[in-house]
Amino acid sequence: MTPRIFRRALVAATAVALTVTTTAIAAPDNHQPPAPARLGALVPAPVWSQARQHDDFKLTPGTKVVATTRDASGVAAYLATVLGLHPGVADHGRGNAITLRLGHDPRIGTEGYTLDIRHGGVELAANTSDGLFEGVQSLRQLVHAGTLPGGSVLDYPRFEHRGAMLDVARHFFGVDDVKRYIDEIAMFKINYLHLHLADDQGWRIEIKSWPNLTAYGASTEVGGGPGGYYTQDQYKDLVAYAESRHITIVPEIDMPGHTNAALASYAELNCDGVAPPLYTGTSVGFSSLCVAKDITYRFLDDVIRELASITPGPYLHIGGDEAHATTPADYQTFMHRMLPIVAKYGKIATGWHELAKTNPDPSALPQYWGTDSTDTDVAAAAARGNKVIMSPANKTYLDMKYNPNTPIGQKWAGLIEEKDAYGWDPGTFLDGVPESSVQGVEAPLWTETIVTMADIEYMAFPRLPAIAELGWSPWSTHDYDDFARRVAAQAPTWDAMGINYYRSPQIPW
Ligand code: TNX
Repeated sequence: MTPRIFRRALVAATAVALTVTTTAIAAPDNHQPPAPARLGALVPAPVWSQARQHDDFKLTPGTKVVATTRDASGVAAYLATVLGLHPGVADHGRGNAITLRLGHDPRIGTEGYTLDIRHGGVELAANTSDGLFEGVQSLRQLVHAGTLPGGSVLDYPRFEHRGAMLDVARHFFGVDDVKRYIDEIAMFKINYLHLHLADDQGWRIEIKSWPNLTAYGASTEVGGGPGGYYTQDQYKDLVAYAESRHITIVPEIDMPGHTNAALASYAELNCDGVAPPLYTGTSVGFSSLCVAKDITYRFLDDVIRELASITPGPYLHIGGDEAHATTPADYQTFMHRMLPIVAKYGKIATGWHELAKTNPDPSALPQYWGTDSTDTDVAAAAARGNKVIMSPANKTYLDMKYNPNTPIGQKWAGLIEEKDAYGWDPGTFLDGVPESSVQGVEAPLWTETIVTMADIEYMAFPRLPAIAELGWSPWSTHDYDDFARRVAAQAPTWDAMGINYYRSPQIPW
């Protein structure tokens, strides 16, 4: 399932690790400082770890990956692929083996894991295959020069929701690009990928009952390029691929604003019955669905029904941001008709934080994208029981420039260097939204100025790992210098994978 080029890159990453050993052994007099204790190089930082010297495990071509139960065999096969080893199922691994075990450890919840690396063998245990998968990401980061460093790790996430968002509407990105991004974010224990599937510049998901959305509404993008869309089969393939990386897709159809592509595709959705032209610029806040027309809700019922039927995850994102062309009263009317449609198709609504103004059911998840530490509507929603996703734009927006010379990106929310992305606490950022009201974090990547996969990688790395760490690691581990050292330790893997990361001067590469 992994695209061939990427599989080659993963094998290359392992090969590089092996080459590094040989060099280190062959040239003991080089003036490189000794490698740091590799057990301390994990990103995100684990809850607890303890190194044991002289207990390293050497990977050899004969090392087996053993799943002790069938439920663990999927993750075992994945680990075997990324490390180039042989998978198998057995009661227990003996000798030269990495053994994956499912159990009932009350300390680690549904996504945590324990890892025990000894000279005689490695054991990874979790309560669910999600936990095993996250443990495997740690194992991948720990392999260095064909060796796993002796020691133990106990680990589990601070927040349930650790997300990334990709805007495929402003510029379209095909299935292979999205799969590559899924593989990249999975390395940092991200468990949700939010896809921004519709905006003024393009509609990117096939809706069979409204075919002009894609036949016409997908035919361009920012700057006038060809655009594109996912057929429902392609979307299902993406969902399945994400699932194989233990990532849940959260699809977004932005409404009632950010809807020019839909309004251009169907004249009857406009209050005046006249379809506007397609739009390839980068302004926001000029379009609105017609709140007073019944057809608007027949349309959205169809869209939500079709999207829900191909989305196994619990959430549908209904946007709701920057509805400057919708009156406040219409916004209320609109959301009060929309939210029940989402519920009718068995999904939980998430939306940008403007949604909080509409007093949504406490199950709804507003996503905070402001830059201030105060938002009374979001605080009131939290007081009513809504959980909040934290995406403050001045910290988590991966489309913001790093510095004034960054060739792509925007700066309306400020410049975001690595220290800025890392330097905030999701549990205290927003007044009246205590840690217990925070469902997690998300790093959005808007793509007005982002055109290629290399652009995506340049903006996401190394900031996405910073947001991933804020979502996973206990606040007690928070320490920029330590984080920066651990990020630097990832660079050889990123080089081997061909990731086009930004060489931040704030990281000791
Ligand atoms: C604001 S953040 C937007 C997007 C833009 C982004 C660019 C939000 C919910 N809306 O429409 O793409 O700024 O940074």
